[in-house]
Amino acid sequence: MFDTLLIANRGEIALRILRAARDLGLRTVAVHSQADANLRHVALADQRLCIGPAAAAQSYLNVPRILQAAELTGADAIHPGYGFLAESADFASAVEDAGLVFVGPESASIRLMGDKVSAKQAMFEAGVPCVPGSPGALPQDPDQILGLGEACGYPLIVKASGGGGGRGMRIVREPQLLLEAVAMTREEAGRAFGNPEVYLEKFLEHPRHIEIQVLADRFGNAVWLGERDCSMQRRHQKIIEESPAPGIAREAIAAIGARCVDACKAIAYRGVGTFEFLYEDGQFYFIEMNTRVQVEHPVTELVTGVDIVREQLLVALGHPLTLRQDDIRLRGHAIECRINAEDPVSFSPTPGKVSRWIAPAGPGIRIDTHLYDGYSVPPYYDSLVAKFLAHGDTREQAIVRMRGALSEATLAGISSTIALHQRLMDEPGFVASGFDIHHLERFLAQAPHPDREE
Ligand code: MV4
Repeated sequence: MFDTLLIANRGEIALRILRAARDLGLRTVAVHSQADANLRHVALADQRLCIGPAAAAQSYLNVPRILQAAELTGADAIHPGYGFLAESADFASAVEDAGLVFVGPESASIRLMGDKVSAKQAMFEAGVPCVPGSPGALPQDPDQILGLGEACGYPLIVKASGGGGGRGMRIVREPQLLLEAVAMTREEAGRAFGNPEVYLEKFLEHPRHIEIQVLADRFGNAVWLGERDCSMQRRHQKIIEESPAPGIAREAIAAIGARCVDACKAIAYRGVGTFEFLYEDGQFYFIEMNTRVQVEHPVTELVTGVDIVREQLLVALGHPLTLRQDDIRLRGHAIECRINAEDPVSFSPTPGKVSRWIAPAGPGIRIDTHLYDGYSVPPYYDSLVAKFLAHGDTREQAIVRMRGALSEATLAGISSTIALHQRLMDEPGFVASGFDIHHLERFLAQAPHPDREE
């Protein structure tokens, strides 16, 4: 189906994709911006092409340039990674129209899930439990909106259908404030997403963020690969992820996993995907589906032993899944700490030259990174520079191993969030597990820090 893969991304995920492609005997093409000629995967790829200036809009988001690069290099498939064009239905459809393979679901699935109202409707119809709220997008009539608010109950949250990942939301705690919030969210959503549609959901005050990893082929086979707990986040940026989710009954997770597999079959989903749930008081509530490989996929790779990016490529190549649900078991516990080139206190980006990098290693340790001695972290992109993963027989062992990895890492020349993770690995709330999505921001607000900027 294809033999040359163009990697339309950068950083650690581009390197991760290159390695999976190489293992399958595929030729690789790296496309990069003018700021990224020194990336590790650019050096390792079979072919490389500069596609534009540093600004992502002119390079990693430049669809005509990327398609042109595929044509020039003879690439017959494109892997979008995460971020950038990964969830652009228009890009996926342009790749399809150019006669190339998009390594991901059909553009129609991306479109369906990109619109949060249609996503929720499809998932509800497929039997996935959703947060109670308005049936579909809100009507124009103010009295009808107020009626839907009463039916939903307060507090509620107004969400933009074109939003997601924390963009375009407003919490409303009393009916008098609903119409104003709806008007403002519509206005912002129209400007930001070109779609003013909004919907209502009951606002859950203390949920955990639990997500289910799925993998589906084009023949109607689908499996779920366990869950990840991603509750440790700040401003909608995940900081730590782990699997399995501590303290949730396996039967409850298996039940929701089976619903996700049913839903994949119902919408003829193909490729890897993630169902995001809020979990509160023993119930799962679907909020969004991500139609891409995620930053935190290695957590699942460690506990399942499945190479997710390899499987993603195999499915895109037209192979049927060889994995069966009964073969998938979670072994031990895995934790990921995202290391960003940021000040560990103020979180402001700290690009610059890495004068010295010594990666941790040892039993149960995996480091996904594009760092090397002398590499310069550019200021133009996401500040993720490494993912530290620790796997152990138990959560306690994974934490001990993560503490060891964090302490042996040498990363000089730039500041990073390693120091924050060292504090978190000893933080009683983290060690106790089962914290909600607000835990980290609460911790950061009260942690004693004389030089805190915010
Ligand atoms: C919610 C919610 C509470 N109730 N929906 C934020 C990101 C987007 N994926 C959905 N988000 C939320 N939706 C209802 N009905 C709270 C959040 C939320 C959140 C969710 C997951 C992880 C971190 C979060 C941080 C703040 C708010």
